[in-house]
Amino acid sequence: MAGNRTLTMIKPDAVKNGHIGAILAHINKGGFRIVAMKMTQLTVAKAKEFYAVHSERPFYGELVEFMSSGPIVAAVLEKDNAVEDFRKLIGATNPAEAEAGTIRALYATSIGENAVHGSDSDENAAIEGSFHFGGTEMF
Ligand code: 3AN
Repeated sequence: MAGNRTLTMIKPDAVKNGHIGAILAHINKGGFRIVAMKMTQLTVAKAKEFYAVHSERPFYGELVEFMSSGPIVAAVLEKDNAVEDFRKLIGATNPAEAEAGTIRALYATSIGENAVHGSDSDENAAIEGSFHFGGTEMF
């Protein structure tokens, strides 16, 4: 059965460009309930840990540097079929290929600076939710 929670981060590019409010409105209009949320900044060590699965990829260093470069907004979102539906809402990794009207098509700058993160599986959604939030911070 598909899970009902996913983890998002509004990335440093979108925060810097003033898109927090528009992205949260888009998320709510998409039928997601915000279960947990905080504005924070990842240290280099925490960004490395979050993206450890990509450590062998050529863009890992760039990704870690970017994700720790400024504040982000992390949130746990709830909806039936949350992981898959949220990935539809955000669009393809490369904003040039993202479907019109998706969050990345509207707000992302490039494939590296692509405005938002969305978990890619129910298992990772649970791991990533616990990475950012304790049990008493989820509602
Ligand atoms: P998604 O975020 O759509 O699941 P992944 O898991 O392939 O995409 O990549 C994780 C993150 O790594 C992306 N959100 C993006 O910030 C970065 N990334 C992916 N591909 C590239 C690339 N070719 N060059 C630079 N950064 C990339």
